[in-house]
Amino acid sequence: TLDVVCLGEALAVFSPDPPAPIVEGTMVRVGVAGAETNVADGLARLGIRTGWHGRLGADPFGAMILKRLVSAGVSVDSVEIDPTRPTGIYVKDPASRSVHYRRSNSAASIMDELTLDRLAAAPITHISGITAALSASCLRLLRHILDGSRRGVVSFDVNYRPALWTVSQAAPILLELAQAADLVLVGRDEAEALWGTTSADEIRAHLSRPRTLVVKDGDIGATAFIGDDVRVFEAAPKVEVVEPVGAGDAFAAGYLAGVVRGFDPSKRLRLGHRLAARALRSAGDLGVPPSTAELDAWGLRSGPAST
Ligand code: KDG
Repeated sequence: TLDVVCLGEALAVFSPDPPAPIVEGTMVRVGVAGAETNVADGLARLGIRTGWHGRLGADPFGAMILKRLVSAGVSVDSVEIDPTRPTGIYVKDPASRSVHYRRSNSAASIMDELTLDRLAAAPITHISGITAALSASCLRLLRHILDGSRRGVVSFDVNYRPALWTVSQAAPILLELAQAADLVLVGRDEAEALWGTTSADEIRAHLSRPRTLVVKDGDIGATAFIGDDVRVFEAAPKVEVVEPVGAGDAFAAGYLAGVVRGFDPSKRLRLGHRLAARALRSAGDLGVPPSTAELDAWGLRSGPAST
């Protein structure tokens, strides 16, 4: 049995190594990216029983992604391999601000409601707004996951990606999905770009419905609103940032691990910050995995899971 299932598109990422503009014809390193796979990886490394569901191409990129997830301890039993469509890829170019995706018509882009027949049941399903931008059928899938008939908790990271869609396309859809979720994670600046809200409290007022809302405000800190009464802020630790990509996913993994383990809201946020700090200090999406001693110190290794 699983504690959390993450669903979304995994990508192969090509990053110049050492960092140099692609236009120079650089050496590149090939790695694994994808917001929801990052969360799955982070959770599994915290000892949470985690599955990832998605569709991959029958190509070496898909095989690399599966291998990495399996080595992190993520269950991939339900993953579908598409014999005709490729795994999506993403190229990081230190010289350009935009993200270079090659993911249209990828294996993941045709996910739809049928995908749910294969999805293992878990108390928490984690999805993100990236999937909503991939195709009409992917958006339908998210709506289906969020419809009233679900049993467990649905966690939704807003994850607005400007390279995939415009603010005017994304804002109403991401609002609708966030309103339907049980637990929402959103960046303060991301919410401002989408909905014009400027503070955590304004976001809470705007997103009235989710029972739990977590607003991340970069290097300042994060606020969790739970139900009508609980509002908790935890300052972010000071970090020398190497590369910010992946920090939000690491934060989500820490927060969700705290939910699974029954930690109080402050401790959930602190665990989110700890994991995010590790991702910020690393050039890849993921930070250095925590050691057994760290897991013990964070109260994550011993004791049964609770909710
Ligand atoms: O959160 C990090 C992701 O944005 C990155 O891994 C790539 O999934 C990705 C995306 O769609 O941007």
